[in-house]
Order: sequence, then structure tokens, then C-alpha cells
Amino acid sequence: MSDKLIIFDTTLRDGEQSPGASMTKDEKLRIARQLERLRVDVIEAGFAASSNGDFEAVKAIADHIRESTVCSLARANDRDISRAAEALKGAAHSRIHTFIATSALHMEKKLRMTQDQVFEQAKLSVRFARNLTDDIEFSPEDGYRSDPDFLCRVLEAVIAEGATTINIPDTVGYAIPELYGNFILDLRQRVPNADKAIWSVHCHNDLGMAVANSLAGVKIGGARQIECTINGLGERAGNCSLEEVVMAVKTRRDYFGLDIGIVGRDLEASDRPILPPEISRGRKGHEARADQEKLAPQTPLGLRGRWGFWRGERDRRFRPKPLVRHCWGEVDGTRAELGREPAGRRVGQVWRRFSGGNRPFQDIWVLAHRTGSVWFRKCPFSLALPIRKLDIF
Ligand SMILES: [Mn+2]
Repeated sequence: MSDKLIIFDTTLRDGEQSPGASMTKDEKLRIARQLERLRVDVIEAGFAASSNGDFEAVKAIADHIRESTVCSLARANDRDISRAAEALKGAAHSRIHTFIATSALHMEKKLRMTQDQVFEQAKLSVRFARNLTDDIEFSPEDGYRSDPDFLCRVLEAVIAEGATTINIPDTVGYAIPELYGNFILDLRQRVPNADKAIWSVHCHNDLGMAVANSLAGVKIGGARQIECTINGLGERAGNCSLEEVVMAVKTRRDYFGLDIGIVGRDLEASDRPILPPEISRGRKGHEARADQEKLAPQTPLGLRGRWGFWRGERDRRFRPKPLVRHCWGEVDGTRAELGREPAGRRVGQVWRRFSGGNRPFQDIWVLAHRTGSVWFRKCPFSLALPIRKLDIF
């Protein structure tokens, strides 16, 4: 097994999904250049099919970055994958990262697909991507909470179709180091063609263990790629922190025995130049808590009862104030402040006014305070949310 550990930075994709962390194309390009200087192996530049702004950002990064591999996320469908390939055309080294949910909850509530449908779609998507690139990463979304038998079936099929990296996300930050490490080891032992792919870890910090889980995935599980972000920026409590995980592997080389391309001394100074100050730290306290309840992908909008809105007054430990003070959204990379707006049935009107009426709700997270503000954000998944469902707000 290789003793090189691949550092895959997703600050510009998963990091950007952190509320308040949306970045302009120029900011993203500047951050990508800095990541390249740090010698990050793979830069996930965005999600090309999610908006024109994201497409342009991925394209700009692909056109300018020469050393690092530039990657775009794509749902497991031909349109997303084509769009990713198109944005990556100018790259020196490019990767398409396609994903589909495999946990029972996500398949049933979010995708409304059966196991067999997900299996077929994963397989066909990788087959399609294989015609466009030979560097393909596949992620079974919510992989850690998926049925291992089903997961093995899917992973064997996508490797056979040409996936070169298999990433096992702990999408909701539920894993424990020892269990996560053994989960990956078990998959690698059971999937017959496991050695044809590099295995990767993608952990979230909801229980404060993203770095520990990632390292266990490497040490116990035999993964050779870690997905991480600068400062652990990311949805909810954040992702695995690049600087922590890199320094752990470098400092304890006696234990991990792995080579890593990142230049350690540059990391100390990396926080300020890499991320604009207002987004350089994960959210804390009531804001982080709010993010967690609102954005957690394990609570699809269809689950009305569980889609609780955190409000300042519900928990006195936090300063009672409206969760969302402004409506803002992102359309093609631009941010807009709309000020306070009434929620309820008027969410749709607010959105149509903001988007100029030309962007479907399906692509947007809609968060609303029951008594006031509405908040829009790019949605990382297709929620296939009919507009009438918005009446729950
Ligand atoms: Mn993630």
C-alpha cells in the first residue's frame, strides 16, 4: 500500500456550504492559489452544476491552477457530470467527484429511490464520467450510516466502472474513531476490487472528532486520502481541519509513517492569507446550533415534524435574538441583503423577487424564522421540493 497521504481540500466546496462563508470567484481563485502554494494535492473548487457562479469559479480555478488537481463535485447524473467536465476543461489535472446517497434514510426521504435504483444510477454515472476523465472519485453520501452489504455492492460496481478514488463520508458527523476506522477496513476487505482504488475519508466535526475519525480511517482503515478544509470550515460544526490533520501526520510520522506533500511551516501563517477574516472560523454558540438544526442533511424538508426551527427564545442559554437577521441569498455567486421579510406563504414571493423569477426553488435551501426573516442559500442536493411544501414555513 502506498505511503503517500493525499490531501484533498474542500474549503471552496464543503467549506463554502457553511452559512456566511460564500465567496466570490476572485476570492476563490485567490484561496486556490494559496492552496496550491501549500501543495495541496487536490482542490475541490466547487460544484459546477449548482449555479453559473459556481461553474465560473471552478472554471477559473481549473484555468489557473497547474500543480494541484482541480476537482468539481457532481451529483450522479449525466448533466451534472458533463457540466463538471466542461468547467474543468482547462485544468492541467482534473477530477470529477460524483456522489449519491446510500443510507436508507437519505434514499427514502431525499432521493425517493430504491436500493436497486441507486445502484444503477451510481454505476451508470461513473460509466458516463469515465468517458470524460480517468480521475473519478465516487462518494456514497451518508456512507457511514449505510448498510454495509449494500455499500459493498455499490462500491464494487463503481470501481469496476472506473472510479479511482472511493470516499466514505461521515456526512452527519456521527462516527467514532475506532468504529469509523474499522468500518473502512471492513469495506476494503469485503470489496473484491478494493485495491483498484484509493480510499478516502470525509468527516464532520459535530461530535468534535472529525480529525480523530479521519486519522483512524487512515491508520486503522488504510485510507490514503483525507478530505479537509482550512480551519475546519464547513457545514454545521465544520469539516476535518486541514492544518490539524496535516500537523498530526507530520509531527507523529513515527506512528503514521506516511508522506504528505504539504509544507508544514507555511501552515502557521495560512489562516489569515487563505480565508477572509469574516469566514475564517467556524460558527460558535447559538449560530452553530442554529446551522445544525437548519441545515443538517439528515433532516430533509419532507420530514415536517423533525424540521424544527431553532429560535433564540427556545433556549435561554443563548442570547435570545432572531436566528436570521437578514435575508440573503446567492445567485450565481452574488450575495444580496434583503433585510427582514415576513415568512409564511410570502417566502415564495421574496425568493422570486430576489432571484428575478428565474431560479427554481429546488436549488435553494430556504430557512425561515417563524416570526420574521427568511434566508436563502444554494442547496447542495436536489431536494425536489415542490413549492407548495413551503407552506410549512
Ligand atoms: Mn461534507
